Amino acid sequence: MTISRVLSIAGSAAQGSAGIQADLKTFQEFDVYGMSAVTAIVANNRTTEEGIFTQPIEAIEAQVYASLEHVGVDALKTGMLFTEDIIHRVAELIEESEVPAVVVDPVMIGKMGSQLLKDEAIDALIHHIVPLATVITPNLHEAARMLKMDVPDTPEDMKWMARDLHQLGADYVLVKGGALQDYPAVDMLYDGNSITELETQRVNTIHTSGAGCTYSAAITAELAKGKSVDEAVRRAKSFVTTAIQHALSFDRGVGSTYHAAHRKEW
Ligand code: PXL
Repeated sequence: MTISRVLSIAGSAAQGSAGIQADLKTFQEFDVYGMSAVTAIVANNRTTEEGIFTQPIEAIEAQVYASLEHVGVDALKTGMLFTEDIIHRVAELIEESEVPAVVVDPVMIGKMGSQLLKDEAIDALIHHIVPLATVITPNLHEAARMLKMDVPDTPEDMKWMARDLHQLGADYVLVKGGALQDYPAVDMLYDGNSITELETQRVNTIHTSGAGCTYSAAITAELAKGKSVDEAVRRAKSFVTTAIQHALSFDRGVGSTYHAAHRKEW
């Protein structure tokens, strides 16, 4: 049988809710063949860099080549890229790979405040990775930092942010409004011509670790199957909403989105 093949180039989140772990769980739920290239290992979720173990550039490129050469890749996503050096090499690898669908989740800060992209690496992300993207998926904080402005407070602001971000060179921009507490969970998808608003009811939970990773991984899986960006984003939004509605809480801290939630009757 044939199966769509997807690669995540991202960080490993040891506690299992985000990063590569969330991506692979999501890929499995979408019945695509998941592969990974680990850029850094995140062993805790504190604000410091303590517990973050950056992988050598050679290790990252060897992992990417393993996927490309032994299996083949129909779509890939990037998550935590952490340093300028990693960004430069990953950008070259993506270009060289000619993978037709590239989802860029511009991961910057984790749900518990851990810094997943160094401050000095933001410009490299904007100039080298974003222009390679089929779709970028910033949350409000990431969108604001990329545009060097304050975090917006209405869905209307999100629309012009999506238009401004489109100038950076991605085919599509998806600005996610999860952080806009007083509104429904509204996301704006801009294709260079028109804005599509995607709205779901806000889920009242703090246990949303991995939601962004899961959302972008789901988009990647659907693009690998040949869906349009519009259709991929709609399906992914529905999947992540269910995963947040039935989020898992553990002993401490922010709990996890539940990837298998869509399979169950609630
Ligand atoms: O949710 C953002 C994220 C992405 N990637 C890794 C993470 C986190 C959050 O903790 O650890 C590796």
